Amino acid sequence: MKIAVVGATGLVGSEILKVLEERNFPVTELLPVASERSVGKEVTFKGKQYKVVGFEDAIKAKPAIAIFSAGGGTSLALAPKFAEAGITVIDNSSAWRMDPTKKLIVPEINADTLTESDKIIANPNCSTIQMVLVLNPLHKKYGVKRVVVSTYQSVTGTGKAAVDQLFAERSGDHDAPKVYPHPIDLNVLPHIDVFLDNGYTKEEMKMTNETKKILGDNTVAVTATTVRIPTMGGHSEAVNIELASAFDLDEVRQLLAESEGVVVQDDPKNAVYPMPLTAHGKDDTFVGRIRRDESQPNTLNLWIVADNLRKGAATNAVQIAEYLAKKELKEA
Ligand code: A2P
Ligand code: 11C
Repeated sequence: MKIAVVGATGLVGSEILKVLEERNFPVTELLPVASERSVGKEVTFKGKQYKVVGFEDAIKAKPAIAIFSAGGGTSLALAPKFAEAGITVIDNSSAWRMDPTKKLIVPEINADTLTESDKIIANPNCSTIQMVLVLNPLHKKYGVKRVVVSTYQSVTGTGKAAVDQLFAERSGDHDAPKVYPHPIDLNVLPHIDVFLDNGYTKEEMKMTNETKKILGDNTVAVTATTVRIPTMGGHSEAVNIELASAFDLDEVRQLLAESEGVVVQDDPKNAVYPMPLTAHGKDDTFVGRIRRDESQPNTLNLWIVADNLRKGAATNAVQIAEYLAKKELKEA
């Protein structure tokens, strides 16, 4: 299958190339796309060098699928051009997620809703994906009434420039370009994406709105505080989940352990719990610190970690492509 990766020089784009390679996705021709300033540069895929092309050349080459990770503005401008040319777009940005005519897909949960006519498919936000993977089995079995989540998010979620800011500060170079409004090293910023009129950030509202859309249930209440911390390997989340019915803790552990894409790491006595360092580079979503909220009935506390560049972005997008190929919703 001919595949274009739009944003191939970025953090998520590079991870997409790695994941396509690792999972042995049947790529017959790769078209790496980036901004005009990168055209002619090279990226490596399966030990071969590929020249970055502009989006017009990529459309002319007629790939079957284009995986986009080049920011919301680029997706808004370019995804329709690819789609009009018959190319199925899998988009990592927030541009199309809440568009009622577009599907928001986490393959383990709702890939079966995809049809051949879906030409722009939205990949959810990284912090949403890892949370819904845990919420979905709980919702099916017990009903999720309300979720209170606080996140601890990696600088890799912002992109290369943010990683550069962290390491520049760490090396004592305080004049280096900044993407955050404050230092990030030795600091914590309760601020991800832009602030909205209701006092929440856009990242917080993504977690609320995308969760309802993916679970297909508007009654699931989600309130979020999203926080940037100076870490690299993945996003962490402290999640409080009020269920509609009674549960048994061992049964919850068992249910999550059997859920596709979820790995339970829950042996606190031996200091075993999910961490960004151990989730880094993995495709699974890790859950631990599973315990009863003793302050109110039918409520759980747990801790979720996943590599935001993998399951939170690249892996989820490649899994969507795999589903399209497997179900023959996209011909090579
Ligand atoms: P470039 O490297 O040419 O700037 P990150 O999130 O890690 O900063 O990466 C963003 C990715 O999106 C990069 O690959 C970047 O390319 C790409 N990109 C930015 N603007 C455009 C555009 N207008 N068209 C295509 N790709 C773009
Ligand atoms: C972050 N979650 O960690 C963001 C990155 O809507 O796709 C992804 C932004 C998005 O900053």
